[in-house]
Amino acid sequence: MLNKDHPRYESLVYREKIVEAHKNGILADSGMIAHGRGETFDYLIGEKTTENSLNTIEVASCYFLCSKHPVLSVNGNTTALVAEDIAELSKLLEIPVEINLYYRTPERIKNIEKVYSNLGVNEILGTDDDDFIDTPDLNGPRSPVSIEGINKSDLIFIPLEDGDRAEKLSALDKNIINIDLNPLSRTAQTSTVTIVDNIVRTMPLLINNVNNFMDYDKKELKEKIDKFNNKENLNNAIQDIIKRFE
Ligand code: PTJ
Repeated sequence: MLNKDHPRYESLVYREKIVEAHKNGILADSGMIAHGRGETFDYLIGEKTTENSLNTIEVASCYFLCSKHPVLSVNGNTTALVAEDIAELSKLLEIPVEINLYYRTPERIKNIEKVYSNLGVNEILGTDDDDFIDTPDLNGPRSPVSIEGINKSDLIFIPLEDGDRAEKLSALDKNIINIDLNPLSRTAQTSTVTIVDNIVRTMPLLINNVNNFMDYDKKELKEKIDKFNNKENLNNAIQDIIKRFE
């Protein structure tokens, strides 16, 4: 039983979610290590959404609303922490959720699929019943993607992963939105839009922004997109960390 007066109560709640997801066969063993790395970077940014990231989340919502076929790619960590928000965003935008795992096993796929089907997600791709095609120049378990999903998409949301997938998907002219507390990771560095924030804070803000901008003229949203530069965004995020040491 967690004590609500504990100064790190929220952090403990999310740790408990991570442990629970591991027990339920959703989280990879390494998912615990990934969460710990995230916590470290969250400390460094002050455990709050920075002004810079608020702007980046706004830009990310504009990308979702200006794209033809966005897909939400999910793994064990994302599912453990924010499955409800992913389901809400999927329903709001009427877009699929595609399961894409680094530590892929049939059991984990089934367990994760069950989470999203229980939350009422309409289209769940990337399960073992799907038809797959390899991502060019990408080896490993993340390479096969759903022919109707990531393969066809023009915008892919890939929170909480590291590796070279963002770079290979960008090379196919797809826009990539990533959430990563580590602004130096390869995925952060090669995505189109990198939100340097904790996914548990980002998702409700992202959903609010999508709701706010839903009826805006696309031209206005594209202007916001055009003003954005991911290198500048990442430099700002790094500067925000440096300032914490001063
Ligand atoms: O479920 P699977 O099999 O696909 O495996 C998923 C993990 C996360 C285990 C796998 O992709 C992995 O090993 O990832 P990495 O290399 O640890 O990268 C995960 C990134 O997510 C790191 O840069 C962390 O800083 C970041 N991260 C972790 N927790 C959070 C986070 N970023 C935002 N919010 C978090 N809560």
